[in-house]
Amino acid sequence: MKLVQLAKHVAESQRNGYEMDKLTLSNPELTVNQAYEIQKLSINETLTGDNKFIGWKMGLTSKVKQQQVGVEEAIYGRLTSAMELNNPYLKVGEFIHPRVEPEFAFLFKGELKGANITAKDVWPAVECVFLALEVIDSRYKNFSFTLTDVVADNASSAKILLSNQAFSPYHTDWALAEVMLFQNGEMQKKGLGEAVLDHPIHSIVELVKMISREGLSIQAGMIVLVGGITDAISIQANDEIIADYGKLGKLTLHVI
Ligand code: OOG
Ligand code: MG
Repeated sequence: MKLVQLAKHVAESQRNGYEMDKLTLSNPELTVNQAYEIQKLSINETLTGDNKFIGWKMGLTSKVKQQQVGVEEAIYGRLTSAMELNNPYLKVGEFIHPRVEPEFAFLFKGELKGANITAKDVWPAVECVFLALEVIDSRYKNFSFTLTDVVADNASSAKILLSNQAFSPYHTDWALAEVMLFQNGEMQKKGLGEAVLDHPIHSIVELVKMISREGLSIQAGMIVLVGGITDAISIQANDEIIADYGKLGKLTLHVI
């Protein structure tokens, strides 16, 4: 089994929106660590021209998300500039079976690294917080995978929409911030920030611990998605998706 070849296969599915079989079907011995290597190699392959590495995402940090996909462990993925939506329109035809979930995104002004960091180390490194909608699109058939598979497929990452408004980290209780997710005027999901590891800040701590094992860090200027606050909903053409964060405001995504 060649990790480089598997990474090329994953990168091609991601680039073209092709469905693929689970890597673990033909490679049952694949480990989670090897899956992270495949993730790194496949994303590195896309870092050409304008496409830059812009940060990290945490996934499966809430019970509802873990239950939805049947994987009970937090994972991380890599974000690149090509994933950023510069306007609130999503061309659904580019995806296999896209889903959307409400999140928070933290932007960093300082580096964070090391296995021993705690929340008190994280706050001074945060520049601001954005409201975020994440579009995920597993490249696996039926959106079905094991922990190893989803790690190799970059935690199903597809697109990110950030709020125009940036928030101070200090004036909001991010654990009690509520979001309601509407699809065509109907509320589908609702949740509190505390769904994410009791407090979204713990997701950042967990990320730093996980990537520090690989000698990696959150660097100044990077963004981090903390993980879905609710489970994700499937989206179709002509949907209007609104994530309503109460007094923090709303994020709208038009699916075209
Ligand atoms: C895995 C990606 C999870 C999150 O926020 O939990 C994720 C998946 O659900 O396909 O992005
Ligand atoms: Mg997510």
